[in-house]
Amino acid sequence: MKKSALQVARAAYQPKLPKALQGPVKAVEGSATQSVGNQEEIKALFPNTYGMPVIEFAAAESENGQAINVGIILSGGQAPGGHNVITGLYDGVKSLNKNSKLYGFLMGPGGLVDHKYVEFTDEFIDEYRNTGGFDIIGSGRTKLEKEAQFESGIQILRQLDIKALVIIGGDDSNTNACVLAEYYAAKNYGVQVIGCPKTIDGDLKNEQIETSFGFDTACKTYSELIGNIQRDCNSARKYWHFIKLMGRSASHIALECALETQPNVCLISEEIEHNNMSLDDVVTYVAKVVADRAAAGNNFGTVLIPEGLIEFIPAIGKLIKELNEVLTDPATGESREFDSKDAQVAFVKGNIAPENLAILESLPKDVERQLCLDRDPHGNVQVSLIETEKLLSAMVAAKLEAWKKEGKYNGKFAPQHHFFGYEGRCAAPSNYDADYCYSLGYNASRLISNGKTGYMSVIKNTTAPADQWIAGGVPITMMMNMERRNGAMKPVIRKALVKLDGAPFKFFAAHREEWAQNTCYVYPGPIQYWGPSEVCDQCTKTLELEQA
Ligand code: FBP
Repeated sequence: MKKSALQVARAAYQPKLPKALQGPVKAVEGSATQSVGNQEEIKALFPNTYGMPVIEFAAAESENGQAINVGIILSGGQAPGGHNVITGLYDGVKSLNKNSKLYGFLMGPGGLVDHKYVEFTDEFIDEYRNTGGFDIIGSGRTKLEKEAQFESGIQILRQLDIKALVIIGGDDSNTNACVLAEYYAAKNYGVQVIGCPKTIDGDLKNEQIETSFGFDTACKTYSELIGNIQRDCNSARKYWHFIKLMGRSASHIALECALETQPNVCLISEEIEHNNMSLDDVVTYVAKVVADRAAAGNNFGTVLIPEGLIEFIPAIGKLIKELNEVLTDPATGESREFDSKDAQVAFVKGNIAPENLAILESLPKDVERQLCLDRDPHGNVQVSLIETEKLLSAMVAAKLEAWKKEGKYNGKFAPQHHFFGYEGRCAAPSNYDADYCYSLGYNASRLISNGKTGYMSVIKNTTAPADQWIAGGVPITMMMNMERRNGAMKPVIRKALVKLDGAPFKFFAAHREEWAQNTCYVYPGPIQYWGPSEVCDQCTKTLELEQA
């Protein structure tokens, strides 16, 4: 494989580890834990993995150095640093005993079920150190949730003598990892299951998990691009750029990019929901900023739009909830099958409440269709396919036109559209993500050698220099509550949305008026790997403000 000079230099980077993981460790256990909600239900569903203590690793004289075979799975959307979790785990199990083996299941959880795997070797693993992407073994969105899948999995795990499985995923995949851990524990199958917090969306975080990996690099990549657009925007002074940013539900990515680049407008879905705003309210808010800037002679600007916006507009959110229920077969809990897309749309329209039908039909045809059609395997609307940036700019244009007729606006409005998502998901990891991911993987090897199952690998105190990071594990059941999914109550890890009383949002809210009217763009530039620490080792502004 031909490599650029940067790739060659980057491959030689040795990621940093927390001090505790630099030699033998022992697990220091805290007190018993409980789930964040619905304690009785979660306890009953997870009798073998509920209530376990939080763990912190401390230096020890020696440790269990038995050879062990471990399997790893990449689940869901790509996130920068995934390869380093694997290289960290590989180095971790080899440091315990050089005869340990690491197997990778191919193309996501489906690889476990279908018995498709590779064995990692030094040569193979070295090709992927500090690289972006999930191409080392591929990823997939197969949901691991059925007994038949677990049983198929145990066959290949036994065949390869694998005693522990590491699942790298977001909230849904880690929920399923916990279900699998519980199942194998209940059956006494002797296979441990450990999760790792991944997603660029940044919504898998809580008191125990500071951030999901990939969020840092993805946001820095998008912020570089937004900065470049803002420079262009401020040079030509003739366009309004509507920029949609990935992050299926939560607005963490949009908020972080706003903190990094100071755009004229950034919409935060959670605030829109909280203020019970309609689509027209949102459009009016953006149009007002455009009109005010035009009055000051500035017919240009930038608007950041979180991907999940549409679902958070309360009336549309209610509609989507009903659509999800209608699209689920109550007998099986699975998605209903239809002969054609038209049949699916017709069925939906014939089976929803009149007020929801009215909302649905008020939306542009392509959005209407998208909402009625495809769901991902976890039952989520595929918001990345809805062109919210175009929907909004068209509605803002219409509003400005109406204001023009009323003599309230006399500017020029020329929109440009962008969607940043896939551009950042496989970027080469920043130093933060390279170190964090390597540590998460290495740390997982210690959770395994300490006999843990149903835990997520966690690294804390990551705003401090890496050698002060704290390594350990948190029981996955501790993060769970019961939520309605596809028409039934299910145990799930609680998703972290943007907190309106949190420091990152408060900082943004305190500055947004100034950013709207004055042009005070920040141009962050590309991720740097070498140089002064304040240039190349910085975490996200979100994390910095949260931990301050
Ligand atoms: P994960 O939560 O699985 O990491 O994926 C997040 C995400 O990148 C979202 O931001 C986006 O909505 C979605 O994946 C896109 O999915 P797909 O890769 O299937 O198009």
